[in-house]
Amino acid sequence: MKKSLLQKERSSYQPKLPKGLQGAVKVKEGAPTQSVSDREEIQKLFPNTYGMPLVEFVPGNEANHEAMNVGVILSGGQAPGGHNVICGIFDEVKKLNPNNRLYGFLMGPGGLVEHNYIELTSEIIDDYRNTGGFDMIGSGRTKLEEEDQFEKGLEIIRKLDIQAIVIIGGDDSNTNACVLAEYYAAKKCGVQVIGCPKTIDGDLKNDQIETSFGFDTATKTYAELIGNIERDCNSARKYWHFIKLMGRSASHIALECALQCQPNVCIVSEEVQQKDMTLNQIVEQIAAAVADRASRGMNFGVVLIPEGLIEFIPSIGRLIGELNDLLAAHGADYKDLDKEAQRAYILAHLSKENAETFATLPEGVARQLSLDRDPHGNVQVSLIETERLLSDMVEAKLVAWKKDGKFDGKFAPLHHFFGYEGRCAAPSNFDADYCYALGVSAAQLIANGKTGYMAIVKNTTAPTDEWKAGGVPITMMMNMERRSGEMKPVIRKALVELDGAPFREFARLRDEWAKETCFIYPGPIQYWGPAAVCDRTTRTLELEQQ
Ligand code: FBP
Repeated sequence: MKKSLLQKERSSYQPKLPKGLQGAVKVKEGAPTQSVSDREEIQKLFPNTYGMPLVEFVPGNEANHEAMNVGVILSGGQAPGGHNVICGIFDEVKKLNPNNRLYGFLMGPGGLVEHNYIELTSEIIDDYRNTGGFDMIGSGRTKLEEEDQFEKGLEIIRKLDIQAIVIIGGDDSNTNACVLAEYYAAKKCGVQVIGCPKTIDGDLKNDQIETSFGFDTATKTYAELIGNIERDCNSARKYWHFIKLMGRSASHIALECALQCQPNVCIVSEEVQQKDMTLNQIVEQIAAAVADRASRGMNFGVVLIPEGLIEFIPSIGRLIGELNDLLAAHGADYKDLDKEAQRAYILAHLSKENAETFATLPEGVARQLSLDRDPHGNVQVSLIETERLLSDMVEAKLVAWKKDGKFDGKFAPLHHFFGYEGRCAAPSNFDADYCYALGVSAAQLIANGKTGYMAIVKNTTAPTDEWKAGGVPITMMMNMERRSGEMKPVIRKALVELDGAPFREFARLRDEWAKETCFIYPGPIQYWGPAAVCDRTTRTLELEQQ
């Protein structure tokens, strides 16, 4: 593989490990655990993997380990650091026993079912150390949930004599990892399944998981771009930039970027939902900021919009809920229709209130809401052009206000969507270290006979030496939720908490950001230099762990 100079230098970076993982490792077990809610139902569904204790790795004594083979899968959207998780698994399994082998299943969970794999050798691994992307083995969104998929997987697992599979994924993929672990445990197959918390969205976090990997690098990359736009904006002073940010339902990415860059406006979906705001109220909030700045000669600014916003506007959220069930229940009779007929079909089948909401949406947005869900039943929010929708509506509002004498300025909007730009960035020092430690933990969970666990690393705002690595039973993070028209056990998604420190900090400062120009230009991620710059975590993590 041809490498850039930066990549060459960066490949020799040795990720720092917590003390507990630096040498031989001993397991310290905690008390038995419970699921976050719906305990009886979850226990019934996971009789073999429910209630297991939390695990922490502490320094121990050298021991001999039988040879074993391990498989690894990257699942879902790319997130910086995925390769380092695999490097961490590889190095640790080889350290435990040089005869151990690591297989990578190709293009996501589908690789396990379709028996597409490669053996990961040190040559391959060394090419990908500290790099972004998931291209070492590719990723995919195939959902592992059917028995025949588990059985197909078992065939290749047996053929390659694999003892354990590591699934590196988000909340849905880790839920599937748990289902798979339970299935193999119930059948006494002797196959362990371990999960690993990945997603740039930052919504896979709870008391046990401080952050999902990739959030740090992705938000720093977006913050660099937003800072550059802010500086351009403050130089030319003639545009309003509407920037939509990835993150699916949760607004963690938008909030983190706001804390790093101090834009004039940042909408937080969770607040919109809590305050029961309408689309019109959101538009008025932005238009008011535009008008106020215009009255003081500032016809420019920056607005951040989380990509999941539309789902959180209560009336649209109710509509999406009904559409999800409708689209899950109706198959070919809907899919085979043309655009017009699909619209008519939806309008005819929705309840009166939701049909009215659907009819009022701009056609493009209504269409995007009625497209196929992803394999986990989620609306593909990254396809909805919320940034355009909002700026069009703000413009219309300003035209009306101009007539009433409430706005006397210029409004020239520009649109951006940052998502794919950050998902494969070269991991920051934080993500490089965190991911490597997660990989080493996953290997240790396997070596210690665990299944149905997710690898974790805590105390991540302290120096790396003091990080605490271990594992959490996946059932501990589960509750029952409605998915594609059915109640299912799933890992609870973490949305932005309005009483949490990051949002409170934002709420304390945002009025000033709207009025004045308080932009901050974070600049690019730094790999070499003062630790205060290179090893700094996200503002979200700093504020949450204070
Ligand atoms: P994961 O939840 O799988 O980590 O993916 C996150 C994400 O990047 C979201 O922010 C975004 O909405 C989605 O993936 C886009 O999906 P796709 O990669 O299929 O376009």
